Amino acid sequence: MFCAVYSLAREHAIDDQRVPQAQQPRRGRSLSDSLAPSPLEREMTSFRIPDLTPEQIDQVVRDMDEQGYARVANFFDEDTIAAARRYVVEELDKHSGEYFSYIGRDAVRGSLLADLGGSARLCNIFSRIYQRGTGKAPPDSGTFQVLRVLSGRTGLEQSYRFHYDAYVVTALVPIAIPSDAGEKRGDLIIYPKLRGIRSNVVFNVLEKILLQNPVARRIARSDFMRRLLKAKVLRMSPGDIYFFWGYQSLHGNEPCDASSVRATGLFHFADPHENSFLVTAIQGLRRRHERRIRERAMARSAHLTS
Ligand SMILES: O=C(O)CCC(=O)C(=O)O
Ligand SMILES: [Fe+2]
Repeated sequence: MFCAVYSLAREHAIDDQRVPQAQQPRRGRSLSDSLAPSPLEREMTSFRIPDLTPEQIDQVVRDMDEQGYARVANFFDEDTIAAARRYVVEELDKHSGEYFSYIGRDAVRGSLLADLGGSARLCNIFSRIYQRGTGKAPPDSGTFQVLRVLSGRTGLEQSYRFHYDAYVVTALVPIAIPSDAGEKRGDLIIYPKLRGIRSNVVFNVLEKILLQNPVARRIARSDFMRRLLKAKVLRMSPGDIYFFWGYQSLHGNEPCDASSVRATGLFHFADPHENSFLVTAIQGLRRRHERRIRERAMARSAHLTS
């Protein structure tokens, strides 16, 4: 096993402070974002997560640098993961058992995942990782979150979509990972720290276009490239949390079976091109693209069942 495994003392305190979410696209904050949480929302903050000691933050950053990712074992308790899984199953039903992703905190509003994305403790962990890893002061823009659920034929199409994230630090929270013998799990392939943090946003976008297309993706998944670029294969276990340098590390998941469900929560921190018009426009396109995928999947599934 490459990664260090930490047994965390569970200093469980209800994590009921909230932080702003990173906006995507950033065209000003919506009214709902600027409102304080209602008493009801406070009550719904139902999970408990441990804080990480300075030594644990150091270890996480060391693992991210040296091994490509860091795993913090048993970060969530079973009840938390079970509640997140129930939410995924309900939502999957609305999407006829096909692939969907929810982008941003508003999309998961009212769920435990929204609480997690708004958790001050998680945001603080991100800030400390960022500061330790980059030597820079962390931004105060909060975390940006995505829920990604692979299932059905459309889920299969989402494999090997290698990309760089728009944010410096990424945390991956496995919610449901196929675990039956012989089942494909959809492990995450990471090519650690292939690039630096670009100071020029245009260069960043050009680089993404060059790498994030079907031909480059086919090359990136080859055994040759895996060996050449020292790929790390991340086999995820629900309850654990995984951190990696998402902006700098090319990554994408292996396939999982159409009959399985693979659900992950992605939490991102620190966008180096935060105020760029170009990036905002591209993020808007991504949202539209994801919406179209969802609509197509549902139309296809309605056609098959009629
Ligand atoms: O679901 C995964 O394992 C990774 C997805 C990812 O990298 C992303 O959405 O940015
Ligand atoms: Fe990613």
